Amino acid sequence: MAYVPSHRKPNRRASVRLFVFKKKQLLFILGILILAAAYALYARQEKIASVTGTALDTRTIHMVTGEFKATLPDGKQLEAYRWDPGTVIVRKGEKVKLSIRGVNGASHPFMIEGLGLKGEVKQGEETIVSFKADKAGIFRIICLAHPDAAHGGPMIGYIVVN
Ligand SMILES: [Cu+2]
Repeated sequence: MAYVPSHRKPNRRASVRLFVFKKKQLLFILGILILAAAYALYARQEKIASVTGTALDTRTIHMVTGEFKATLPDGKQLEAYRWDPGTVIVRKGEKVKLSIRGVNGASHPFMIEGLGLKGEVKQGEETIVSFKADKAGIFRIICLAHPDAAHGGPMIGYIVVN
């Protein structure tokens, strides 16, 4: 048991100092809590911004022109040009940017049904097609040089707008 002589009572100044120190600690803790709360709020807002941001941003889809080739036992060659990927899915209201790189085939003049878009993909070049997916549906991207099996196709892709 500690013995405190009556003539050595804790003096007032010391107890005041102790109080000030505790108050500083309290302020420090409070400051950290405010910073943590501010960060949590900031992080949450950023998350919300990125979620709503996807609808406003442009969706870029990369495609290439590809080719299937086979030789039959009788030596006959089969060939089909394709868009790859053959199906792309976007959300209604999204701004879409198709970036199509010509890999196989010298030239692919194309149209996108229902969107009134036309263009051409040349070998070794990149063609950009931008549009806003205003209406839901399935829109075909058709190569006018290779539209069916009789013409080295079917080089038809599908843009699905949900
Ligand atoms: Cu083609």
